[in-house]
Amino acid sequence: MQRFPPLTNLFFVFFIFSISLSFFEVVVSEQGFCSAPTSAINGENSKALYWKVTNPTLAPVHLEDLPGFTRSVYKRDYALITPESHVLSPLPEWKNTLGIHLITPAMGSHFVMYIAKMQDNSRSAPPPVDVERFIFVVDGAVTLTNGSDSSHSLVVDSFAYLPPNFQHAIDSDTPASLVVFERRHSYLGNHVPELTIGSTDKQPLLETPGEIFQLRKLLPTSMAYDFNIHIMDFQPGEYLNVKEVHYNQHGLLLLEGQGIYRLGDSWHPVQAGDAIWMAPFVPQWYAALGKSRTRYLIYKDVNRNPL
Ligand code: UGY
Ligand code: MN
Repeated sequence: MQRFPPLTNLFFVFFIFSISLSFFEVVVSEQGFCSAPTSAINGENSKALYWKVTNPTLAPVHLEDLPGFTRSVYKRDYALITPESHVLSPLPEWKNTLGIHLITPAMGSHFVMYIAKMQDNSRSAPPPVDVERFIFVVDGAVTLTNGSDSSHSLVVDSFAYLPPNFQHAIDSDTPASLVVFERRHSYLGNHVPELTIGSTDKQPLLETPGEIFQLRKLLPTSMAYDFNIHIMDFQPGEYLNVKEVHYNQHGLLLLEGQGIYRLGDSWHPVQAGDAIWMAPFVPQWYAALGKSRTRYLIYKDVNRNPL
């Protein structure tokens, strides 16, 4: 029998080993059971705040090619609208702006929630008479000007509340995305809501007795305001203690993270970019999962007698 010299033998073994290793790599990545490429994970840390809202994962990797697949659902008392269902249409009267209406009274809500995608050289239109407006910047920057000529630059994470019939315009020279809430103001005696401008990071953390999440409110809690916008943060593994059922309505946008939302009798996997409508009394509960913090922004009607 012919014998190889020892060095050639070693080279042969190494050659076979590297071929099998690259074959294994191809099989693993094509089957898709390896986790996301590390470059993608590392890259997430260097991105701008809330970048996932406007650059969402349209579907988990193993489902993205399935025709007709969506996580969106529309029920009598709640809706989950996920980014692969978004349909854009020009916002009436706004200049160079596309809208995605996520919640409207056609669902049973008393408010609208939409994303305004402002393009180069864009401008808002005023809301209807007696309608109040709240805007929150998730991408880019806009300029808010009011009747008295003062102007404010609003960057990502900044917000503004515009009272009913308050003259203003929102302008942008470059692309920017806003989440907008509007509702017909419910007037109460002599209470008058005022222009309110701020940013999430400047809002104080509030007590949440019996709960573990971190809470910030973006509007004053006084009686003049008939709704508030809460920013709620959960670390992975944290969840709502109360399995909530209440008279208030909600409009929610997930700004960061992933988790499971219980809505009515169903549990829905959710992630940044998803929007949820919750009608009064729909059972609701959230648990944060995944590797990073969940942050969501949530509309809640307050300070008015439900009668
Ligand atoms: O204030 C709330 O009702 C809030 N905790 N609800 C929610 O997160 N679904
Ligand atoms: Mn709630």
